[in-house]
Amino acid sequence: MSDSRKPAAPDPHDFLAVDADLSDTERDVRDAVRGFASRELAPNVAEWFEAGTLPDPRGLARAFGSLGVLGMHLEGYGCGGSSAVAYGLACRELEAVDSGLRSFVSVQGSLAMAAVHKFGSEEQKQEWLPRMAAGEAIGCFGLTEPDSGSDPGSMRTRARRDGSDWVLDGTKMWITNGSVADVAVVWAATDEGVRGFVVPADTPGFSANVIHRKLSLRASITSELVLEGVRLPADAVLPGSRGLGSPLSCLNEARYGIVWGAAGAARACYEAALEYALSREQFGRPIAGFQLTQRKLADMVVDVNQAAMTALRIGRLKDEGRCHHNHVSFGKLSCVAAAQRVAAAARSVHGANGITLEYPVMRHMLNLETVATYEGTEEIHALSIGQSVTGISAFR
Ligand code: TGC
Ligand code: FAD
Repeated sequence: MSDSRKPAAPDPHDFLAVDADLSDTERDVRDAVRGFASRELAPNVAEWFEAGTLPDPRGLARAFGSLGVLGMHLEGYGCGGSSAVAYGLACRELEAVDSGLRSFVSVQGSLAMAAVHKFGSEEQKQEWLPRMAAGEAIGCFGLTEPDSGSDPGSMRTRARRDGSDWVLDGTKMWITNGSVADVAVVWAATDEGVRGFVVPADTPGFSANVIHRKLSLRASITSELVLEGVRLPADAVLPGSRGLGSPLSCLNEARYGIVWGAAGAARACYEAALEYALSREQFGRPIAGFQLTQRKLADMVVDVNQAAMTALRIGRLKDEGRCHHNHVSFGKLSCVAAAQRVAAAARSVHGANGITLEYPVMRHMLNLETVATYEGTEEIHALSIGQSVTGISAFR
């Protein structure tokens, strides 16, 4: 049956009406996180980025805990048990402010907590998850090493048995929240393959050093972890962890959050560029009126909305239990690349103002260099998709 009503013009802020497909509960989560982010985070983030740190990580953890976003997609143990889409929306709204803030939530909930939730004993879950969900304890996730990044199977950190104890030696590198963590989930090679260990930060032999002079993800703490003869009781191992697939399955959770987060960073850059282009005048008219600026805005709208649709599609697949890790690779590759294109174009629309911290665009652009690198580089996800469609691995 034909409908004679004229369709409404697209909303410049949600061109394909992607958010119209959200449920009421999902919209409530989006609005709650967006409200918190605009009140508590957005006014401060440029200052934190400039300072190159988070001045009060414990206060931030407690605030995220009260908001209910730490491990919000996990079931039980004080966690929210939300849908994947609701969790994704929270990541999107946080990363629209800054990738470092989404990272804080990803590392806590999708890496450290998810590892304990998936592979931990009942005692480990009871000990750590409720406190971590409340933001009373901070966790980190140590997989990468100085000589082992894209290829974590080459890790040198070793856990050996000594009687019933475990003894860990090695170095982990680029670990988000490492030097403020109360507990580190550390992945180590053992005679039984790669296994995960719960390492309280006050264990003798464990230390963490802040990595300084970063030009990206500055509103985030990144550290080196040093393990020198760290002696742990038998029950420190995550009993369900076995092989490289265990940490990689945690990465899927965090990568999923990045799919949404990148869509948020892209949206924020586009919104800033649109507002700036409409108000900035040159040659006697708003720069939004020039064809070359409109081309940039049109390309941004396409990228922003395609990223939003990709995130929602992958989220729906996840909630239906049909999300393969290569779907997540697709999302990580495509949404982060889209966000990088949008951020670069948005920066050019801002002219000289675009290189300052008065506007968010260059901060996002710099952050996205990290986002394209961690949780599997662009090349690693391209190779995962390549392997998926050809059946041939080109990693080695
Ligand atoms: P490969 O032989 O392919 O796989 C080993 C085993 O793992 C299984 N597997 C996966 N399982 C679950 N999820 C995935 N995504 C999986 N990918 C592979 C695989 O089936 C196999 O299982 P099994 O039973 O046959 O043994 O391993 P490989 O050594 O060839 O490496 C594959 C590769 C390159 C894809 C993988 O190592 C990789 O993803 N590299 C990238 C490393 C990475 O992403 N590191 C991230 C560190 S954490 C971080 O960056 C936090 S940033 C902070 C934030 O998120 O904000
Ligand atoms: P490399 O693996 O050395 O790669 C260098 C280049 O070579 C890349 O372009 C890569 O794509 C390319 N390359 C590698 N192998 C191939 C191949 N087979 N084919 C084609 N190209 C290839 N890790 C953690 O464990 N926990 C954390 O909390 C954490 N937080 C981080 C926070 C920040 C700010 C940053 C920057 C990183 C963080 N990481 C963390 C580390 C991150 O996961 C690694 O940086 C990432 O996996 C890449 O490893 P790498 O830096 O050693 O690069």
